[in-house]
Parts: sequence; structure tokens; C-alpha cells
Amino acid sequence: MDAFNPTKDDRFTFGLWTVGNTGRDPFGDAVRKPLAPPYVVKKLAECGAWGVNLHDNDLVPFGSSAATRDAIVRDFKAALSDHGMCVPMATTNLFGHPIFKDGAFSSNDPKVRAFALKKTMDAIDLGVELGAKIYVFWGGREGAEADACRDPRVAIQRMRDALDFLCGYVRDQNYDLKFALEAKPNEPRGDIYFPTTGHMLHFIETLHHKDMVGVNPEVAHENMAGLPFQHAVAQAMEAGKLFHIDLNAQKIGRYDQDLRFGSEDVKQAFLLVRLLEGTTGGPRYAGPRHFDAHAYRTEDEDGVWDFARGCMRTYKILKVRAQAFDADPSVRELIAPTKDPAIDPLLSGYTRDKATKLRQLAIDPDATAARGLRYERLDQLMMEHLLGVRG
Ligand code: DIG
Ligand code: MN
Ligand code: MN
Repeated sequence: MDAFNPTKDDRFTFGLWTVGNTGRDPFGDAVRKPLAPPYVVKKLAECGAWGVNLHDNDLVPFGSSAATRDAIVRDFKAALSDHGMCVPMATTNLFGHPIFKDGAFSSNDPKVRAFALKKTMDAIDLGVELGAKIYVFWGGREGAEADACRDPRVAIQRMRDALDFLCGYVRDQNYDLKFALEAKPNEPRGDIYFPTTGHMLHFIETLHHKDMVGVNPEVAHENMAGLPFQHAVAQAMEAGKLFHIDLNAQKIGRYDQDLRFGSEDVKQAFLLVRLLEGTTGGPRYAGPRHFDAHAYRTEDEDGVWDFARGCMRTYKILKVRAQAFDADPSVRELIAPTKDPAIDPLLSGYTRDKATKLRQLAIDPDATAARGLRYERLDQLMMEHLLGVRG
């Protein structure tokens, strides 16, 4: 045991589909055998995870009878209890079956939209039965290739109708459940509606029950849009809307790789963990740390558990590095906010008097501009903490 071994307090989770990924890709067949959900629960518990997440059909095969569904759920609940694991998040597979080939909630076919609502209500019931408190919506098929197929405004309204309807269902059932919307710019559709977390944050404000809806940002998805992940997470946290998070890694300019957390852009991963853990002194994120990622296709089952341990271990190493960085007096000196008691009160809360005082300020732009900010030293200090030569 060392300081980087995961504990339940870390609230690390994996989806059944992540460690259960069989390595199939658009260019090759599966390289690993499917893993039975109860077995995944056992192995994740052994790795030190806190919980396991699922799409409905990760556990209950599409089209199963009610009796089969109940038997599967019974066995899964037994495994959860036997291994002290919980189900913090559930979601619906609204992208696998061909019926969803042109979307689910945004489909042009009312029968498809009806089927999507029915399937999601059933999946919400399943998630709640397993103890989930967070319900994720990732609209993998909610998009277009031939963009003339529907007015994007119609797609937006259909998504709003579906989410308002399902919020109504959760409230009608008195479920203790919040929704988390997950953005992605493309793949599998040529373009996906609501492509970034920022788009989702605006969309949430247009919903009837917006207070029960937040976001589930994913590292790879914001990166695919060419955006810095921690800025999306910071905006979600600042808005009180970071209800869940999908952690992984991604090379810029590639398809969605869902790589082991921290295995690509270590600096981005460090800044993210620093933000989530509040080592700068700001509020920390208290929700599940979910790794929506999978092992390389080169791996056998042992490699899958290496992958799972690596996700959690890297997160914990970066947490310790971030704590040391923000405790470093040289760092604190460089990032200490500049205060000016004569100016600070004038910068917010408009009054005519403040406007007059601001206009009377004698600010020398050249002298002000001449001040160096020492960000080179700051970033070098961060690199040295990251590289383990300072700490
Ligand atoms: C893909 O990033 C999506 C699906 O795996 C799932 O719907 C969601 C839950 O984390 N992430
Ligand atoms: Mn992804
Ligand atoms: Mn995801």
C-alpha cells in the first residue's frame, strides 16, 4: 500500500462499458471477451474503485423480458452488496440500436422519439432501483451529416421537450435524481447538437426544471473541440452545474480516444485535478470521479486492470503534486492577487459616483504595462513540481 492507492473516499468510478470494452473498433473485431457485470463489480472493488456506472443495456440486454431483467438486476445487486460497491450514475443507450440511426430525442420520426422516451423512463427506473442519484444524457446520435434534414432549431426544441418531459417523470415519481448533460462535438454523427459544455450550460437555462439539470463534461470531448477542459469545468463549477465528470485523456485532432486518465496532456490533467481538489483554496468538486475511458486494444484482461489502476493512481499522484504546488511559498507569492484598496471597490456594482471616481483615476498605461508578471517562473515551478524535482 502506498499514498497513491485508491480508497472509497476518492469516489472513483468506472462504467461497465469502460473496463468491459472488448477492443472492437471500426477497423477490427473484439480482442477481449465480454466481462459479466457481477465480475466487473468484483474486479473494480479489488482495484479500489468506489462505484460502477452503466447504460441500461450494459446490464440488461436490449429486448430482454421483464423476468430476465429482474433476474439480472437481482444478481447485480448481490454483487454490489458482496463487494461494497455502489451505482452513483446511470444512463441510457440511445445510440446503439439502428432505430436511433438519425437520433433519439431529435429524430424526425415521432415513433423514434416516443421509443426513446419510453426506453429512457425504463432506464431511469433501473438506475434509481440500483441507487443512482445522477442520470447522464449523452446524445451520441443527436446530430446530422446532411444538415438540411432538419432545422437545428427544431432539434433544440425536441431535446427541450424530451428533457422537460423526463424531468416531469422524475418529479412525478418522486425520484431523488439529477440530470447531467454530456456534450461532444462529433462522432458518431458528423456533427452533434450542443457540441460543448458551454452550449449545454446555456441550453439548461431554457429548460422548465433547470435546477435539476447540470453537466457531465468529458476531457476528450472538449479537447476534440479544441478547448481547454479545465475552463469548461471551471465555468460549470462556478455555475453550480458540475453534477458529474468524465475523466480520460485525448490527443488533439483525433477521434474520441477515451485514453487512460493523465496519459496524454499531463499539464492539463494536473490543472484539472488542482481545480477539482480545490488546492488553490477555491471550492472542491464533491461528486464522483468517473473514468469514461478504456484500455488500449493491445491489452488482455490483465491490461484492463492495469488501465483501471493507472487512471486512479495518476489522479492521486497529481492531487499530491497539486497540493505541494499550491503550498509552495514561491508559487503563492507569484499568484497572490494584487489588491488596490483605492480601486478594488470601484470595479463592480455600478454607481454614478463610482463611474465618476474611475474617470478621475490617474492611471499611467505605459508604467502599468511595463510590469513583468513572472509567469515564466510560475510555469517553470509548475513543471518542476510535475516532474518531481520540487515538492
Ligand atoms: C460517451 O462519452 C458517453 C457514453 O459512454 C455515456 O453515455 C456517457 C456516460 O459517461 N459518456
Ligand atoms: Mn468519449
Ligand atoms: Mn463520456
